[in-house]
Amino acid sequence: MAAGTARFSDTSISEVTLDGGTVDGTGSIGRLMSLAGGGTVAPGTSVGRLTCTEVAWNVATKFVPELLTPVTPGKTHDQLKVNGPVELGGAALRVVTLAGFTNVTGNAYVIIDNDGTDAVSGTFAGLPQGAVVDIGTAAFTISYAGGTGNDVVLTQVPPLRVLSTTVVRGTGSNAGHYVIGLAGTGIPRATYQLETSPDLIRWTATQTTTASHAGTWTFTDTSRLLTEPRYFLRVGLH
Ligand SMILES: [Ca+2]
Repeated sequence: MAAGTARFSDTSISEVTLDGGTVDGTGSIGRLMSLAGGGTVAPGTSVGRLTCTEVAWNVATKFVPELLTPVTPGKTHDQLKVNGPVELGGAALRVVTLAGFTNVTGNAYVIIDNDGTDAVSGTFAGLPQGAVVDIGTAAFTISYAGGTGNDVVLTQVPPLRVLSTTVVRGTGSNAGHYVIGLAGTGIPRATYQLETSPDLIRWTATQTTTASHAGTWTFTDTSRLLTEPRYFLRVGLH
């Protein structure tokens, strides 16, 4: 299929070849493979479970799992069930949290239920084993060896939050500068990075810190001159 949406419900098709279109629905299909044009795989009509016998994707393919709480595969979150090999091929993962999603650290979403014991081949783009998927409203770590040992699982971790900022005029060695304090929470023991910018375009990484076991972190920035009219800071995973 080169364009449009193919929706599968209670149908059995031997193979779906993606070349620019979208596959969704809750049915059962055969091999789900991508050509150069790729395409989008979005189980359910909104939330649901799509079943296939093989996944063979590439970098032009997008997988779009929608998530809600509580965690019930195929009912409150999308799942692709694969009764055969899974080759992700560097496909893009685009996680969507639906209205009503709540942040519960430790909640685990089996987004690809891989049958048997054969390992998943490849990864999603930019997401090696254990990487953090941060979508702003929520953060997850990804495992390709989760669930029964060979499933693709997103486990919720605390999202990054800036809880307080303070700005005072420096004294002593900081005279002529502002002393800016930032404090917040995130993933326990994760390394966070502070970046500063005069214009929201050029960003400079200035320091890193490791969050505590409780996930708290702080930064103190003394770079801003009292004469600088504008100054921006941002914090992200290192
Ligand atoms: Ca869906």
